[in-house]
Amino acid sequence: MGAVSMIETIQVEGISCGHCVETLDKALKALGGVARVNVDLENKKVEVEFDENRASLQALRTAIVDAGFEVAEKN
Ligand SMILES: [Cu+2]
Repeated sequence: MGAVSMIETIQVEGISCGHCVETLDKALKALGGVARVNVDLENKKVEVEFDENRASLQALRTAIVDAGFEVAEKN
């Protein structure tokens, strides 16, 4: 089966500067199957494009929390 590309936007609390953006970017890209990460510092939103066969929204959320951030409840 080929890659199934998914795009999810996750609301993340605790992003305050460029270092946070970098940390998040690295943490998410360290997961297998993550193709693209776009952190919106101003709106505290993280857009992630990933292969549904290799990663999951739950895995993304866990990686964000493990990196020291908080995922908003509504996600
Ligand atoms: Cu920061």
